[in-house]
Amino acid sequence: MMVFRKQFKFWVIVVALSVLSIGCAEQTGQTQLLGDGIARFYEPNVVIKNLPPSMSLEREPNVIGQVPAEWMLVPQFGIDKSGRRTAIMKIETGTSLYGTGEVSGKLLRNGYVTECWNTDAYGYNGSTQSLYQSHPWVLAVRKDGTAFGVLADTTWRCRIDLTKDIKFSAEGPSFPVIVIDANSPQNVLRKLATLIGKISLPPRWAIGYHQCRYSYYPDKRVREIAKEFRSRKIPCDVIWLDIDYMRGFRIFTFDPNHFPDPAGLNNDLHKMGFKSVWMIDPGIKAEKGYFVYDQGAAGDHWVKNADGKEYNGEVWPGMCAFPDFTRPETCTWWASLYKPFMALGVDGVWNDMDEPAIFNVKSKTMPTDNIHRGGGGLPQGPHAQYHNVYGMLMVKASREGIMAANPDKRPFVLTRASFIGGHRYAATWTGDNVANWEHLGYSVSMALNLGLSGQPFSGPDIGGFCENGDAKQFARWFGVGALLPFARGHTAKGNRDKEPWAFGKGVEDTCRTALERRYRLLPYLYTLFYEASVTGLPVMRPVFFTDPANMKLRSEDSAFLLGSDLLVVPQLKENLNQTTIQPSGIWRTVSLVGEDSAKDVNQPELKIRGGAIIPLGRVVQNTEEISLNPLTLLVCLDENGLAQGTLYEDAGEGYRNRNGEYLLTKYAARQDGERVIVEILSQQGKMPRPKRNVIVELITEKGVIKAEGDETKQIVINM
Ligand code: NBV
Repeated sequence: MMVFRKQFKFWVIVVALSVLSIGCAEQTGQTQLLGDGIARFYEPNVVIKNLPPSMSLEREPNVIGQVPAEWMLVPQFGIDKSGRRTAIMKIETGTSLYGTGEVSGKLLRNGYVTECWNTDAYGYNGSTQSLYQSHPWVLAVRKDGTAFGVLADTTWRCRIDLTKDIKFSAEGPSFPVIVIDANSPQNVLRKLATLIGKISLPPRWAIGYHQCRYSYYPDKRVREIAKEFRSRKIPCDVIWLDIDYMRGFRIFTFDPNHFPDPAGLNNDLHKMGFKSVWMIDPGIKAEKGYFVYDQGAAGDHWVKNADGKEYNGEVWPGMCAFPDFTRPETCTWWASLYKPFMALGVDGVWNDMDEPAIFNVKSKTMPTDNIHRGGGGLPQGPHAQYHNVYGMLMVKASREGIMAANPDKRPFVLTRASFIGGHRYAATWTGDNVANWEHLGYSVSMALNLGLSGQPFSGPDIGGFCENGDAKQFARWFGVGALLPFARGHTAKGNRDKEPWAFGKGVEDTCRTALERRYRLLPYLYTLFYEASVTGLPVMRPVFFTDPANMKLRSEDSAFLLGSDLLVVPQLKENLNQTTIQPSGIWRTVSLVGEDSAKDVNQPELKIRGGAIIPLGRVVQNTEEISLNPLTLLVCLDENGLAQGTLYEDAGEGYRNRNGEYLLTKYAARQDGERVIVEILSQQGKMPRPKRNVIVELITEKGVIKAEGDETKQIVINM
């Protein structure tokens, strides 16, 4: 009833405001109201129906009417000296800016300039303006904690200048600007997700730890790595196969000497409880007789030069042709390549170099006047128009192929290049970072800003891709990296080994503890991924989400939140001189596997929010072993003696959850005199509840008080 009344009120306001708004269109150009607090603006003389379809939006939204005259957030369109179209949104003093996608440097983006142009940015630094992905999107938090977001809905090269106001300047034709207005940054993100979509729930194994290097080679080495994890009892779910498994870097082939039996290798990995992710790049060796090239040429699938001939550019295999992913026929063909590949027992796919990166040219990519032919609603256009979405279109097609090959499994794709909305198809990592302290810091701010730009599933190469780093830095990096949404260790060819044990016993113990913490937290993390798939809120959140009106929290970018209930406070500075601004209210330190973060600088302090219940599992070696018997509930009461928390469970794979085979349990705790009672508050889903015990750990000022009991009964703790 409440919902109906609220919606009714909304529609009445919408209709009334649309009537009132007649007349404001001349001033601001053409406007469209797309939802509650969501508006789209166009330049005055643009013929909307002639614009290319939006690549960021999941689908074309319904237009409710025009934007009301009272709407304050109106972009000013213009043109700058270099002929770029501009859109400026003025900001009030005290407005903090975030988002802009994959950006290095600080979390707070005021003062930064970002150039949206997907670039192979090997060894980037804090002032590199173009990284691998483009998100022409800014989240603005006003002084009072209310917020708005602005999206320049263009795929063309686009500068986001935040030195004064919010200024977009883009090449190409006029572009629409979408503005979202809400009472909190969280609600801006929820509304953004109604437009650009949410992630689909990943397979549970993808939330475990991933071990990678460029490259584990030959297959014997892959088996050795897998065995080391198990014999050393270091939790791990996935081993990655980088480019050297291929025959001369030809995608969808295997080096006959070093990887003669990929199916056998995958089988062995599976037997040890591992999954495997294998790399596929977009560059296809232009060589007659190579089946992928022959098929692509026969199907006319290549991106063309300006003169209409097959474009070739140099990448790993030598001169290569590139699929034109704007063509539906090309995507179907590309998808079909995955069927035999996945049949070898491949679990996930890593699409790299998809900016696309090209060697030995100044631009590092293909000529901007190359031609993409489009189709299925996409117009033909130059590479300048499609460059920023090349990677996104590629992973979309890859994902479709993987899903067709394994219809009963959830796909997992990792991409280096992407565009706003790309989270619908793939997770991401922050590219070729460097083993230094600065980059250890970016690990947090980069994943946070990606989350604030719609991509909740990201993380850095733990330990750094370029250069060796050292034991001290590696240990520190591992402690925090193990707590990020995507947790994968990786390093470049020629570097020293960087597996958890590679720096000796002390660091190995640190890594084991860090991963044991992650694995205990998996039920909570999986619940957060589920929430992200429903609401669009990020898994990893900035501390200012606890109180968006508190200006002091706005630039905190070493500490972060997982969900809303767990605060992670790492020490990211070598000399330990980093201070963090922590949120107010009750936050109590917890220990998950006996670690003492006060004494061990490598393990970030973990603090549970007063009022929260966090579900934990046992330490397991991989997600297949997950059993929530017993289930642990960390309980921390608020000032009123109350707490609540949620646990989402399902098979961790497949789609039976979509038919209701899941369990969403809300737990509640309340203090009643000297007792605290913990019980199930509500449940949803038809997965049978396993008969299990719950260990409650009540985190109090004075210490932890434990009790255990049947989950379906009240559990009483005597204080
Ligand atoms: O495939 C090799 C690497 C990969 O390991 C890395 O993660 C990517 O970002 N790849 C780039 C190509 C070459 C890097 C020098």
